[in-house]
Amino acid sequence: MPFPTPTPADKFTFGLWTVGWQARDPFGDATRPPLDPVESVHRLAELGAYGVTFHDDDLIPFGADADERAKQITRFKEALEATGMKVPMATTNTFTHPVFKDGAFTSNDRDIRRYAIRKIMRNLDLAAELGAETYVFWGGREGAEIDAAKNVGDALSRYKEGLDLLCQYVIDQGYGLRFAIEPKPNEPRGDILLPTIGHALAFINELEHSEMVGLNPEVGHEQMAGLNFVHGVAQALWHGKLFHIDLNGQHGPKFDQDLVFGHGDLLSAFFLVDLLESEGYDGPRHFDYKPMRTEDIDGVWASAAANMRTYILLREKAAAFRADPRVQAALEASRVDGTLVPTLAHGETYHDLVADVDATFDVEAAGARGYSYAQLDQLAVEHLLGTA
Ligand SMILES: [Mn+2]
Repeated sequence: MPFPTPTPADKFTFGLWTVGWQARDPFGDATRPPLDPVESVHRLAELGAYGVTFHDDDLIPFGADADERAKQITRFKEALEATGMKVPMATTNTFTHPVFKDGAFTSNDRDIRRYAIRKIMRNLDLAAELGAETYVFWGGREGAEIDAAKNVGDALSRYKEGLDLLCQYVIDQGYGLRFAIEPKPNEPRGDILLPTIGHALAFINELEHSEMVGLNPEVGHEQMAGLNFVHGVAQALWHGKLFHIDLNGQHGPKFDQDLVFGHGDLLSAFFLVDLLESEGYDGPRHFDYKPMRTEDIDGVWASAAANMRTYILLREKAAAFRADPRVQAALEASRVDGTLVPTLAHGETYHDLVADVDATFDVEAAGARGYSYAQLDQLAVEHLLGTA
């Protein structure tokens, strides 16, 4: 197989905070020096990325004065101009500063909630100016460690109030931005509100402008909750709510590993790429990973390239899997297309269904039918191993 080379047409994007992570963790200091966002833009462009994404504080240090802010924005814009890199998504840091230790939208303190919304509005202006289409909300501090600490219903009302207000702001300003909520079950809070794709989908239905709010699901976050990420993304697509996606790797329910895409549950990554490509998802393939703490700066760029290479290889493997006549035969043997057919025929009602006497249906024979799923999965494994 030829070495896959990413191009901007692949729409691979990276958060500035990914390659820029200095690898501080709860037990240890940084293992890498700070990385200038301008350098990240240039290096990622050289590697074939389409764009970068950022939290306000990734670009403009928290508390910077107006001159410093203007200077950093100008330098960033020059780097984008020089490389042709896009900014399809932006987001707000409402989790690092101590003021957000009890949350932003849902802090028990009203003055903090008001401050958080002002911080978000300021970065919405910058996101729109830079041409972003999606604005992500990861509420990492919206949660609690103890159940007495938070009235969850009231907190959800404040969450809704904040998002409704910001939707109205975006509409009034004429920004073409859509919002994407990023669920996560825990970390840094003991329990985070909107912990899974399903919780977030239900919450979105309660919003004033639910049509402009969707999801930014992350591989590792759903897997931390023990859930099937491919199923979660498929349901988000079914609801028309997959506005953005965070790709990375995770080894099951433990702390958030943010490994390179595919460096966790590889078979799940394979079926995720198969799903995104076959459903025609046309948004950015956004990598929200962290170069491991053990990597030096060369390892940072090698891991960035690895994300894109893995995606392209999985895309090729998925196409080959779908084109393989043995796979097509196995899908037929498993009757996978069976769910395409409505359970009632056109014009039928439940009366017809009831009239469908058991004499025409052999329950024992139907119960004895096999579905041949094992051979179907083995074909996927063999395609991945390169032996198919
Ligand atoms: Mn993560």
